[in-house]
Amino acid sequence: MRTFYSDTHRLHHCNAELNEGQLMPCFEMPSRADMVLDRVKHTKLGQILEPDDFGLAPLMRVHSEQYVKFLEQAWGRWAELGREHDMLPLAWPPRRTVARCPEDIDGQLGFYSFDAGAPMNAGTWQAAYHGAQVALFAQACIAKGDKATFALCRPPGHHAGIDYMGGYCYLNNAAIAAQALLDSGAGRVAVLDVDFHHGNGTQDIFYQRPDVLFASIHGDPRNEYPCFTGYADERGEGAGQGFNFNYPLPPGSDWLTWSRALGDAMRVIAGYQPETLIVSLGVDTFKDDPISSFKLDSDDYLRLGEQIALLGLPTLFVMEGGYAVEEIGINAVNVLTAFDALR
Ligand code: FKS
Ligand code: ZN
Repeated sequence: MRTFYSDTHRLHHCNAELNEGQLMPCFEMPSRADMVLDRVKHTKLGQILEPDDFGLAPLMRVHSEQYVKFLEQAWGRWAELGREHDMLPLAWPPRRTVARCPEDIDGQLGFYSFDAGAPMNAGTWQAAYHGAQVALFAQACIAKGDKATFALCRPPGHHAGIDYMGGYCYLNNAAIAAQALLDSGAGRVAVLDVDFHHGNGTQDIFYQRPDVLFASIHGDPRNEYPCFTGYADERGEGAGQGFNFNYPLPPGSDWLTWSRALGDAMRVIAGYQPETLIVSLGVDTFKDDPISSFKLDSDDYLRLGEQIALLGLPTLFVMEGGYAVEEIGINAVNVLTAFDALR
């Protein structure tokens, strides 16, 4: 399969994040994408292409115009104040507050985020913008007939909602691609999110809609980030009722447990009969991941690729998380090579 990739991701590199009460170097770092790209080359997965520029319009089919403009202008406003460190929010509206968008940059950072997990530097907007273009181009190739494509997006996207960032995510690459598929004529798209963390942004974006089915396998919100979403009883709302499926699993879950949830998610997706499948591909389910608690090993990702291939659907893989940097390339590309071998 073909891989879509832009070097621009390198411009996004922040200094610190909060983990277990400590400011630590960011787990989400440029070398993650480098390792995956190296492995794509090493395994001769297929061509590697730079994305075309589809502009801002397809981003605003998912995100609000105000939010996208905020992201675009945020660093310039920050720097104008003489600030040099990474941008981080520090205040959020408390429960029962109907928040109005404040004017100053600190207030707006809180207004447009759900946590302090998405720091921005001078190049974050550009990196996120081109990351979304990577997903859009991979999507366009599926719409034109590619059986499968790999969008090597960085930064990741599945925690970003209509008008908020968080958890290393700014623009929801998978959701932007899903919407673009619908806009180019598809009637039904399914998103299978296999990242360790619940894809709260993707869920939220499509929660009230029947045209995108969302299924996610992740650490139970009782124990794991993003802490407040991902329960099994979140099934969608209104017209979207019955089109959202969460599989929260306990800490320490291995392939046996994990693959049972996968089997169920696959039956649900097959029954939905989507025209296209989008896989939010996080490999932080790996046993040695530094911030996660599942126990998949590198060979399990081969099984995952085979299982996904059995659905027989045009498939767009979108890179999400994975922080065992030494193994991220092997694990992510294992899914893709095993998928290709069966298609
Ligand atoms: C654990 C702290 C958790 C934030 C984790 C963010 C995960 C991001 C991700 C994405 F795919 F978006 F990158 N800190 N002690 O992996 O879901
Ligand atoms: Zn994750």
